[in-house]
Amino acid sequence: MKKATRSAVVLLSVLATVPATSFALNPVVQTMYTADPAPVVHHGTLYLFSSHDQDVGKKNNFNMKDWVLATTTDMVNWTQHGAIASLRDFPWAAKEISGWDGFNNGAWAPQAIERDGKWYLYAPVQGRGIGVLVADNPLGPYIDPLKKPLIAGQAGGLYDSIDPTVYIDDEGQAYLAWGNPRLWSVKLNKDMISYDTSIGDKGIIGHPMTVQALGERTPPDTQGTTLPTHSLRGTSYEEGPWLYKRKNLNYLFFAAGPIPEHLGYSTGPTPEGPWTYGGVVMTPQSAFTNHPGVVDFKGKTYLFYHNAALPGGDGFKRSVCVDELTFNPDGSVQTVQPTKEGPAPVATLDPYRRVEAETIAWSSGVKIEPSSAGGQNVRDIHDGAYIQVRNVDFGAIGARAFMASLSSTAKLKQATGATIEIRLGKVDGKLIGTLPVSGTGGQWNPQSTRISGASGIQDLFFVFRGAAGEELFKFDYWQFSQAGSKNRP
Ligand code: FUB
Repeated sequence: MKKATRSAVVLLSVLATVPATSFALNPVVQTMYTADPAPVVHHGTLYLFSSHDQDVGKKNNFNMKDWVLATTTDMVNWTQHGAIASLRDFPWAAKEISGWDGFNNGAWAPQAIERDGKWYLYAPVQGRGIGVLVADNPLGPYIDPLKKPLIAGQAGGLYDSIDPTVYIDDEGQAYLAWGNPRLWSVKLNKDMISYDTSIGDKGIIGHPMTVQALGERTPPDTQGTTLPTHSLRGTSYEEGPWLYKRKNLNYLFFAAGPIPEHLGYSTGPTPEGPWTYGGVVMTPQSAFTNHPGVVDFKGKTYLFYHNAALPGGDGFKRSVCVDELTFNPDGSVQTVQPTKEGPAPVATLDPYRRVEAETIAWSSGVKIEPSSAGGQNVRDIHDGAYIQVRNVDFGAIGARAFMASLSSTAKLKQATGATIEIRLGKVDGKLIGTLPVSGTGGQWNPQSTRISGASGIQDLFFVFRGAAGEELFKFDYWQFSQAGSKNRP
């Protein structure tokens, strides 16, 4: 959809802050704005790749420089890994085109997949094409093996080469589909960085974009686009395709128009169709775009999508959410009602192992940053900020001590006056311990306190206290020790 059109329809839907005592889990990440979810499951972990709306930038415009990753094993606590790739990983992204300025903007909707031990991240660089990055690890580092777009920019227009979805079928054939307003697809070669079909010859996903295939657009498109090869959109298909398979039936989920977008789906006998339109998966939400990502994990199917639900959110400051997706016996998809609660936990969290501080079910007032100790740490910790971790299994005997790796922001080496209150159930729930925070002279130091009254499965809250208005300290990881255990955390 055109930038100007998007700007005109921005929905400034700043929603109320979620009450501290609720069990809200949507949006999934609260430390930054995220969009265009791309979940993938590998070895018992759900990897959620997404695009990243910057906090600041051109007003009423997308401001997107990098792609970010969060992971979960329980569907309620998400470990944030920050930016795992950026426009700078594509040398050819330096080129400015139609106002999309070099390395500063254009990191739109990605999708990643693992094959034979390598990770492939397909990412559009708005206006300049779709690139592919390769890594040995989902967290990167990613490199661009081609040093040029995999799918050329402007294949048919400014928005044609966006929103790649990648899928490998049961026979090992990989497919890449993408596009707005047209839906394109190629068969990828086994190397995953080349394809065996010509986009020009094959064209629109091999089959015509009919209303029967992709749904009726209501009201019909009367504006189209001014770009030369574009015509009016004849169906509800807009962008954001997502390929998925369940019980021998292939699904194409997609963002559907007109704006504000809803989510729709079609089904077909192959990942290239021919498609038969199935219906609406989600009605329009609080952002003028939406973007589906569907994945099976631990016996359930989940729909990831985005809205504008974080404080300060709007159509260009979006947030990824997740809810369960349910199928009818005939394979049709039930319409998803977005929830604030999100899905139920599918596993517990072990507090007696090292847990990264950026493993979060819900947080208020904190951000993350790359840590000098490796990985990420929590920053921007001010008086009253908190982190919630859900479904923590303290066991029958319970915990006796708590350790946190902290770094004071000041050069102080003595007591800072700051504390971490450790509470259960809610932000002002039962106090099981208080950790007085000492100055660390800017180093990372483990600091401990005694705990009493923590047993069973609990929601855990770290509530930060200290001088008003000051950044108190940084938080890298934490661990409890069990009552009766000789191991000190
Ligand atoms: O995030 C930028 C663009 O907005 C995506 O590429 C589209 O799918 C829409 O979400």
